[in-house]
Amino acid sequence: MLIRGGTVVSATGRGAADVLVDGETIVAVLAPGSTLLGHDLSASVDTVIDATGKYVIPGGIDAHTHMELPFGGTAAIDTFETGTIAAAWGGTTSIIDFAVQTVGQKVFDGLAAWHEKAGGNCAIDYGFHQIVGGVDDDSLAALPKLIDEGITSYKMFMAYPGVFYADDAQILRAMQVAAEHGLMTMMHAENGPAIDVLVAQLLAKGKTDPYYHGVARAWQMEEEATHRAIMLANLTGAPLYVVHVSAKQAVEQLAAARDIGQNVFGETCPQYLYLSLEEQLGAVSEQYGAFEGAKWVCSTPLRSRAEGHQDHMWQSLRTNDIQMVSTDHCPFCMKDQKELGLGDFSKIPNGIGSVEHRMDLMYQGVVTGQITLERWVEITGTTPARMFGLYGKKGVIAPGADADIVVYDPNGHTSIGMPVDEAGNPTGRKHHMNMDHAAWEGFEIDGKVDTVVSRGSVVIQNDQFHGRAGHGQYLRRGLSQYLV
Ligand code: DUC
Ligand code: ZN
Ligand code: ZN
Repeated sequence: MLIRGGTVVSATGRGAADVLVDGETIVAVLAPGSTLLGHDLSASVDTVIDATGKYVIPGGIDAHTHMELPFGGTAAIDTFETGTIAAAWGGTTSIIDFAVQTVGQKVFDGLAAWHEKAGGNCAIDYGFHQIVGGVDDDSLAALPKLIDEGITSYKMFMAYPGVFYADDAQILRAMQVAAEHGLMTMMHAENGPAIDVLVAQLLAKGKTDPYYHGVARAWQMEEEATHRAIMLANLTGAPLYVVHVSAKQAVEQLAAARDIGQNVFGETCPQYLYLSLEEQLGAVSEQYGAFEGAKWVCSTPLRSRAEGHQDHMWQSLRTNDIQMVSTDHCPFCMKDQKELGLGDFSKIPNGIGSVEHRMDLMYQGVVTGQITLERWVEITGTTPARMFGLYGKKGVIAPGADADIVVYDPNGHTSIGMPVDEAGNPTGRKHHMNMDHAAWEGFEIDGKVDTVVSRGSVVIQNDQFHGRAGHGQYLRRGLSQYLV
């Protein structure tokens, strides 16, 4: 395959180049119009992709997804098949999902269950982090063995008491093990026990709308937990990656730790850059009234725009106080799923579906001048690859790398959403995620995913999906390349 005429963009620069692919692998990045000993290269390849006027970038890596996650009495509605097809449509060619171990369960049984769900069903490559929902002697002993399985990062929750929650003693013990073996500790940093008190108090006062989800999960709860996680990591020497950072005060904690040289990293998500407590969690519609906001109930929650969190989050992407953007894709339908929380916001399953839109939404940040083209590539592909031990194979357009390539058209346009008629049926355009609504309805992007190549196979072209479930392979990851 020859992808010619485009501008190849990396995390460090851009330039006109042709990309030559042999089978599943990039074999050369060539000066435009290069010949093979005088012969036109295009004559000796099977496929020529014309990228004239377009950007050629490494396929996106979404390092935080939850396909089929059981949560809040239901389960995330995208399967590994639907979720990875949607990801491909949006220019993401790898995901790292979370295998789950629950209290009392063996870590390797939890992992096996996730291999069962994903194996043979993914349209793009996939890896796993391991959620440790029950930290005990048994799960701690399993942690180092995960490395042999290609899992070099695990996640704990300072939130969700009674579900995934780990207390400080458990976190300390896990971090001691992680520090010894070079595992990355991923942390959901919110003070769960304190939040549960606030939730009960709000509900007792009759404040049951989705808006109060954001009130209960106040930024102080995120800042405090982030600080505590950083201190425990400092004490133990464990590298720390804080997921879905939404509060500017949490960013300040991360920045302070990084400034003294601690191996601390932070991820944010498109929803914390664009959406807000006031506009989304507080939304009222004809169809749902104040329950409309349920579409955007996720944790950490959307933050107040008046408090300036969104602007600060864009800034932190520029200054590298936040290193990358994932989605925390965890989609639920309104019908039968989000509706579980009618009359009680705490029963709304937490999550937003964005896996299809991350590359576009972040590209719009280039258009509006929030980030550069190179930074777009860095935060959506190159850094995720480095952070989670995939770099070289993924996250870069260079000889030897997997041919995961997106041709992106800056002159194209993407209208996000799925407008519906009076009966609730999509009127035409529809996203490819399984949700019955669009959390990004009405977002307009001044760019478009043109062609997507996954390990040398064209999976998206001419607004058609050409891939197949089962094409995606399991990614055995190495240790974080920021640490070795
Ligand atoms: N946050 C979410 O919004 N959904 C799933 C889990 C989480 O931590
Ligand atoms: Zn989380
Ligand atoms: Zn998550």
